[in-house]
Amino acid sequence: MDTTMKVMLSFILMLLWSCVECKNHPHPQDPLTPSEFNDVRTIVQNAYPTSHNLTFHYVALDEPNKSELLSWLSSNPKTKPTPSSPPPPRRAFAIVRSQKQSHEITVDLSTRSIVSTKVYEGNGYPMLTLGEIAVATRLPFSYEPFKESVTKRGLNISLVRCNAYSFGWFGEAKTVRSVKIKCHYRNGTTNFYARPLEGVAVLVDFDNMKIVGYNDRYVVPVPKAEGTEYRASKLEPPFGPKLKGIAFKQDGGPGFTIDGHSVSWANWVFHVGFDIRAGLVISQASIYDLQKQKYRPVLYKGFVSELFVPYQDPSEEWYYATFFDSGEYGLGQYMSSLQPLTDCPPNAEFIDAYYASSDGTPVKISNAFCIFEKYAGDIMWRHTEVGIPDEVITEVRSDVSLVVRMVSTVANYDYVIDWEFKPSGSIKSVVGLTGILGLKAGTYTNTDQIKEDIYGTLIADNTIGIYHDHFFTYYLDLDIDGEANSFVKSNLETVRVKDDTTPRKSYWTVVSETAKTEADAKINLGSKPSQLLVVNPNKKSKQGNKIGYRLLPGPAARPLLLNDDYPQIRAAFTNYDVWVTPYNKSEKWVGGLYVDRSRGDDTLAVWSRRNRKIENKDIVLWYTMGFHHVPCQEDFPVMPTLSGGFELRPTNFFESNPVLKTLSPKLVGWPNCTSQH
Ligand SMILES: *[C@@H]1O[C@H](CO)[C@@H](O)[C@H](O)[C@H]1NC(C)=O
Ligand SMILES: *[C@@H]1O[C@H](CO)[C@@H](O)[C@H](O)[C@H]1NC(C)=O
Ligand SMILES: *[C@@H]1O[C@H](CO)[C@@H](O)[C@H](O)[C@H]1NC(C)=O
Ligand SMILES: *[C@@H]1O[C@H](CO)[C@@H](O)[C@H](O)[C@H]1NC(C)=O
Ligand SMILES: *[C@@H]1O[C@H](CO)[C@@H](O)[C@H](O)[C@H]1NC(C)=O
Ligand SMILES: *[C@@H]1O[C@H](CO)[C@@H](O)[C@H](O)[C@H]1NC(C)=O
Ligand SMILES: [Cu+2]
Repeated sequence: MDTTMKVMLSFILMLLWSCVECKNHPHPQDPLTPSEFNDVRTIVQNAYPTSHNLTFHYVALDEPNKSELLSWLSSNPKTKPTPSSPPPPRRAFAIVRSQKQSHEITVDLSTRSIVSTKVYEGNGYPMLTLGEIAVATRLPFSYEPFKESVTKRGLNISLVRCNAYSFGWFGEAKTVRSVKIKCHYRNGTTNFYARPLEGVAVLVDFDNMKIVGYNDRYVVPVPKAEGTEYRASKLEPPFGPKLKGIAFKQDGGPGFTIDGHSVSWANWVFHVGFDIRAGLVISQASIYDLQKQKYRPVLYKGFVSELFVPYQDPSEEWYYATFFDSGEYGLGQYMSSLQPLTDCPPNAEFIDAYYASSDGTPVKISNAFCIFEKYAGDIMWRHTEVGIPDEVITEVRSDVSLVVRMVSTVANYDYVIDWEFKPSGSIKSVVGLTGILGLKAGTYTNTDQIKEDIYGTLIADNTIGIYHDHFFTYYLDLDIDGEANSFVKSNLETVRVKDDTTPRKSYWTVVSETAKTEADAKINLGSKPSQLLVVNPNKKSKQGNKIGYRLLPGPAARPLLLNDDYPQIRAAFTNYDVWVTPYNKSEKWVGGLYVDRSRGDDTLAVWSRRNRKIENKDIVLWYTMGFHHVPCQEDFPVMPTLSGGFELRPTNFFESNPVLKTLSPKLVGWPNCTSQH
């Protein structure tokens, strides 16, 4: 075989191969596959001397530029079996630690080459990896002073287990990567969080994996194991309240289709992505307009950019507990495999996810996301008309929606994060807080004994649930019918009637303002009655109204820490409930790219000081939904889900009610069921 033949043959093989690949027609936003993670690992490792121990802190798809992506997607819709033009090059972005430095590496997966590398010189460190945490939490067990502390408390060390907690930043001029270790006792219960070894504080240098600080300040009883158990198999009767069996049937299978990571259902299409920091990432959500007979873009991308959880106990063992669950821990890294039938209803379908572990190898999260049609007996719309002689008209439509769910269990807390799509055009995101509280041991068994501030609620004998907050900051890149959008505040203002043409003295009206720059769009909800809208100023409805979507906020909780307190400097993105910035590919993480021990110099609050123009531009809405949590006894030993959610709702986006002609689904499987349609 001569060389030309060889070249030709390999070319034909390549074509064949690319056709095997192209059958899948992967979406350019699909998360990295296990083989891509392995490629990144190999390519990166080959670029460093073998003596360097690399830890992979973040590996994810480096998405193509938005313009490139949108133009490719529009000319290569999913409905076509094969793309007519090659997709944008697939790239990965990795943050790797080597020799105590953070390296940012972009890898081109098609050419298997490194596109760029950069050593990060700024403040802060990347996410803690599970691999490092596993090593750090074993350190106390070979540390004599710790062993003595355990013995002093009359405990058996083989029943002690420890957790690593991010250490924050409290004004130190120089920082090293460090974590605090706190330990619990698991004798007699699986709910070891309820049995803290209080008074002990261990500080670990996380790069050198050494204990560098140790303090055993005081001894209080380890709270008892009784009453902490939550496993049904370990609980004693009586059980109740009793719930009867529930029938659940969806004949003919689900009403949605999942093609890789692309989902279509009713009038919606969207893409479900994964990121080790954010967990679930929704993108390319478009809705079919029955009147216009076409799909119209709504949400280019949405995800939880940060989840800030500051505890309110300033004492030595607790003050640093001001966690950034996305930037320090990774909501994706801590995702739980969803349990069919209980985490999600029987009609759910599941999608797996993969992330890179600290050595770069892919780890699978089975059933990472579930997708299901939800019917909770609610009404989509209705009317009863009794005003017509000899006739009563009642028209009702049941409310069915599509839910995409993830659960992230960041140590003790479980966060259920849902994205819900409604045929009416609304997108809701609902978060549920459950799991186990952050608990502190104390001497008290009754509030009568308490003479000091205990920074929490006495919720069981010797057990204090520490006050804290949960701030969910969402990244919402809305593209309402196109990328160029504006942010409009429609304020409701009282008008005093000045003449006597009406018996009324006042009424309210709407005064709308379009935000010109970032400063105009920093908003604290509830300060005045208003509707916040993202509109497309280049398009109008037939009636001449601006086409838009409005934000219906969920619970608001203003931060209560002082602005100059260190955790609040790092979380300055919660200083306003709503912010708007011009789209910028590198402004994704509100707390900065490097959050562990960050100093707040790369937050949304800093970016937006540039006060860029945001009118008729591609804009991103940042919205924080907050919960102040004053623990109560019902939250123990495991907390019933506390939920809150917000809605993005079409507002003059459609010419009229888009679900006027939606018929209620056929109800099947119930005795005596006469379905309407
Ligand atoms: C790399 O890791 C190995 C095994 O954990 C360890 O023995 C070695 O000291 C490490 N090398 C460096 C340069 O940190
Ligand atoms: C993406 O956009 C940035 C900034 O506009 C540019 O520097 C970069 O080269 C672009 N990347 C690609 C792959 O086009
Ligand atoms: C400590 O617990 C381990 C594991 O349950 C057990 O094997 C061991 O005998 C215990 N030691 C003492 C001193 O009770
Ligand atoms: C473990 O708990 C049981 C009661 O649940 C107690 O009797 C026993 O002494 C405990 N053992 C240790 C080593 O703490
Ligand atoms: C994008 O954001 C980064 C980080 O804030 C900033 O350094 C960069 O200048 C921004 N790019 C543009 C075009 O504004
Ligand atoms: C339901 O059907 C059963 C028999 O099929 C009948 O006995 C019962 O009365 C019906 N109930 C209603 C509410 O119609
Ligand atoms: Cu809470």
